Amino acid sequence: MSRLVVISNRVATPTTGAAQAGGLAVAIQAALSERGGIWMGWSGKSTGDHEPGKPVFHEAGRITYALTDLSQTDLDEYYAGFANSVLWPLCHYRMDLTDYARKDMAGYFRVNRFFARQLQPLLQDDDLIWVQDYHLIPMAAELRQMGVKNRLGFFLHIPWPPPDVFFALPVYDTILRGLTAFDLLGFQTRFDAENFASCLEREGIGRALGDGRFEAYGHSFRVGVFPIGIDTAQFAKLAEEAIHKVSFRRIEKSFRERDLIVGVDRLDYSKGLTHRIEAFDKFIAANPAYQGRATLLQITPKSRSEVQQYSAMQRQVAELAGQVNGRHGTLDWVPIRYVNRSVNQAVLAGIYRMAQVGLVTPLRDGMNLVAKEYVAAQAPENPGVLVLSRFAGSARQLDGAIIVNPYDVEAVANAIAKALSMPLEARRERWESMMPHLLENDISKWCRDFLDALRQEGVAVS
Ligand code: ADQ
Repeated sequence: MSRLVVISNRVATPTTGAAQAGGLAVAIQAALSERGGIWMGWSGKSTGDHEPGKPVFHEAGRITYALTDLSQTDLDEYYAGFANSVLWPLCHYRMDLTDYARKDMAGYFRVNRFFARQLQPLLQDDDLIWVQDYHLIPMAAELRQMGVKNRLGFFLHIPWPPPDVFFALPVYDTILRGLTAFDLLGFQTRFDAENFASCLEREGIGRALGDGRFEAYGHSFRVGVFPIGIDTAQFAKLAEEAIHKVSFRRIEKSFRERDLIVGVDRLDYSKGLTHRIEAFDKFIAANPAYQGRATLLQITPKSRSEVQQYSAMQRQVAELAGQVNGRHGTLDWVPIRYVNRSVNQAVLAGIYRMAQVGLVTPLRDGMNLVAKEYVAAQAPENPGVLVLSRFAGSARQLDGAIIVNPYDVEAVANAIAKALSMPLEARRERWESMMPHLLENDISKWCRDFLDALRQEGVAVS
């Protein structure tokens, strides 16, 4: 069996701790353990003004972790700059938030070349190489230039936009060329794959050869759809066990006799937090019966504070939540509990299970795993209701949710009311229509499907 080599911006090492490592980290570690292999990426550390040196290696069973530091300039240009101030907003259809600078673009390509140079000496002839996400698009082209002939796969965790949005990127051609240097490109949904194909076809860059194959820049490759899942069975178990824990009872007690609506998202403009708070505001105003009774628990750890748009948004969301609490709150009721921190997975699972409504309303999201976690955590005999944005990739699979347009805040307000008053039989019917799909299409299957497809690709000849 070929070894597996995974490259991602961040690496979940064994010291990350099982409780905090997400399903993706666990699935990748399982695939690496089975085949043996390497997981390479940024160490999370900055060398300041110094040039970064060789990677540091940690061995754990059959996995070698190769962690490399980056200089502060690298991080500013590659991570905060081109990846998170250009590619992230662009792929989430937010051309208005892109902040393009040639210096950052050059830093992005430089860091990718640096990663490729670190990786190349570690490779064996039949290794399968799997690159994760938008930070590392140029990796295949860099490795090919160094003479690497291995099979190279890429999975994009975020959406791919339609041509009119993507072509706003000044270096769109180089980015497309970079992607087409892989042998297999994986997207979350059919819509993302179609948008990508339209980008190739619109400018005559590439053409479809049928059966998911494309030809562009003299290279042929496959495009596939691999919707990411969660470790469904494990998450359901975690939720069931959580509610019996003493530490959890305290949280539960604080919500007793309240209707609980839960939102869990990184603090990111793609997650639709301000629209969601406005919808909750409207819901409370229009439904006096829920005044003093319904609480929105919004758990939102800060992220990417080094990027300007994120720090501005932190203020905006906190202010808005404060205004709603000021408007509707009473001496013994806070309508929105807004928590800016990460929560242990077991506690999170218990909170999902306790909440009558899971409110997942991104303006645009590759998949959104919170939606899947909420469904997996429900008690089969008394499940809650998921209210889900049609612009999350997961809406393609979770058809038992109440699907909403997050820009229509009144519709979201109505959906909250509908979810809270839904009879048990309807809730069960909805939940039962989703759970078997989640159990079957879990994170291990996602990993297996991608690697099977990559293995089936012939050894690249470019
Ligand atoms: P994210 O944008 O981070 O992921 P999401 O898919 O929802 O979005 O995953 C977030 C994960 O972080 C979930 O597992 C959730 O439980 C966890 N999390 C969020 N808030 C937390 C908190 N306060 N405490 C603890 N854990 C918390 C990107 C893409 C998505 C895509 C995933 C996977 O943007 O569209 O679904 O990758 O491909």
